[in-house]
Amino acid sequence: MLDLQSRPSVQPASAQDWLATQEKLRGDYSTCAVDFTMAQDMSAYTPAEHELWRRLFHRQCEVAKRFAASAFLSGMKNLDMSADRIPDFEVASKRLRQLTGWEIVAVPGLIPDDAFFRHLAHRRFPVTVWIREEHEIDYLVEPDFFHDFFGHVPLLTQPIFADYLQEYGRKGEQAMAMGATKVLARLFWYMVEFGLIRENGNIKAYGAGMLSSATETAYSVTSPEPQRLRFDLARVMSTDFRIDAFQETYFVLESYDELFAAMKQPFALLYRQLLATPAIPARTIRAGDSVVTIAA
Ligand code: HBI
Ligand code: FE
Repeated sequence: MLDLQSRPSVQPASAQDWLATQEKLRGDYSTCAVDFTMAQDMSAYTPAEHELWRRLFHRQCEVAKRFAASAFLSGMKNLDMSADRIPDFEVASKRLRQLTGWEIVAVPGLIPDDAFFRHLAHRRFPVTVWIREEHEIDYLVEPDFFHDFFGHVPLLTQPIFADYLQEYGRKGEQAMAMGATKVLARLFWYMVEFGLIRENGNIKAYGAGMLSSATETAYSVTSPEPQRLRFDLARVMSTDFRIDAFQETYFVLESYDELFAAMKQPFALLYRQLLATPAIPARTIRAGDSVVTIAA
């Protein structure tokens, strides 16, 4: 449990409550601001952590070259992400502001939904300051620096996706007011963490969850195992997911425009409908689903 006494008493009760309910947060939340942001202390990273970044970076670049969406690859190039040392958020934010008006804010790890939504609504992407340990190189449950920065930041350079993510944040307020956060979170999970897109007839990965994973990218693009369905907003927001195994269902975009366009509809009606119907388990085909096949 966190030692709440040591925290500055600036946090509103809601944030204190949230922290008290979080069992295994790894980050140090004792010095972060009310909005959960903090400074990234570049001097605090050890040579071993820079080396771990370097190994993860080169490994995932090999994966990305084969399976990543073009927006991810061009984002990597535009950001000129450092390969051999842990990147400095200020350097990346300067570049991001020029490209799509986004910036990175350093956070101690997972933050409450309302703070997360608010940052996205203001084009601020929260990136965890700590990086995983050697024995977690292939997998860890909580998002670390590598997942957040390598996985998420390149797509923030794609203008339409950047607009979509801000809209996603804006929808958060209403979702919380209607008790529909779980429904909205599915949209983040399937279309930000595990999204696929068809490019020149080929399925490519753009989701941060797969592109920061050693093995799930290839699996999501080439394996006959999982289901792949054409993107449909209500279907995505109805579909349950698991956080501790490869996805059993992926959703495929034809373009980022269709994802952004989907945000224009009134979500209140959608929340009410989806809250009233049982979730669809992953790996289920329903009437009306459009199944996407991959070239054998
Ligand atoms: N906090 N730092 C951080 N990063 C996330 O991706 C994140 C979060 N809090 C909540 C959250 N994601 C999801 O529940 C969103 O769908 C709200
Ligand atoms: Fe993520």
